[in-house]
Amino acid sequence: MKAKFIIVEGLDRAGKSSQCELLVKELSKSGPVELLKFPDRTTAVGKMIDAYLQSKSDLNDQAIHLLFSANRWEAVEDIKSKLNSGVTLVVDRFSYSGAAFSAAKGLDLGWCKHPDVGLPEPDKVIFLDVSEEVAMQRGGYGNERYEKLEFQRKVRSIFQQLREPNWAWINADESVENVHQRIVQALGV
Ligand code: 2DT
Ligand code: MG
Repeated sequence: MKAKFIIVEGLDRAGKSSQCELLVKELSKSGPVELLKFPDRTTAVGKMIDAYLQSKSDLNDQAIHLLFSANRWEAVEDIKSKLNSGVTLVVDRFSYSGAAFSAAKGLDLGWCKHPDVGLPEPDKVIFLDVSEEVAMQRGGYGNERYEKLEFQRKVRSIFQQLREPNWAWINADESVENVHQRIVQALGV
């Protein structure tokens, strides 16, 4: 199987992390697979992002947007070399989160997309859509910046604008196992 670049996007509480793990397990039956997650909070840039998300620092909307993008660009060689050596990548958030979260603050969507132009294009985008009711049943949102109902609504509407016909838009209200099956079906694996 040719290495694939698979991006998993979604709202908070959609179950992205669990689904990414299950997907990696499933895909590893047919070849090498690795999980990547953005923001990668371990790098120097990632530490600035982490402090911002925890409200330990403040940055203007444009500056934090560019840091999120830089956090992807600093991984680009690693991403390309893995794909070139046949490793499929499952990526927990990428450029679409970058555009959606910043545009939800009121920044121009075209401006938000621009810094990511030239990053690897996904073979497949999976969007996990969770309703507000189920997000609340799952324990509600956390304490980080952006984890607020009103803001999540705005983010969802921007994701709908970004959505392309070839995206797998999956209802993530269902059980972990059902959602996993739908993802597997969407990928045709
Ligand atoms: P996690 O909860 O998945 O760690 O994400 N975000 C993420 C952005 O605003 N821009 C980006 O480019 C990315 C990748 C989404 C932490 C938060 O960071 C937001 C939620
Ligand atoms: Mg989060």
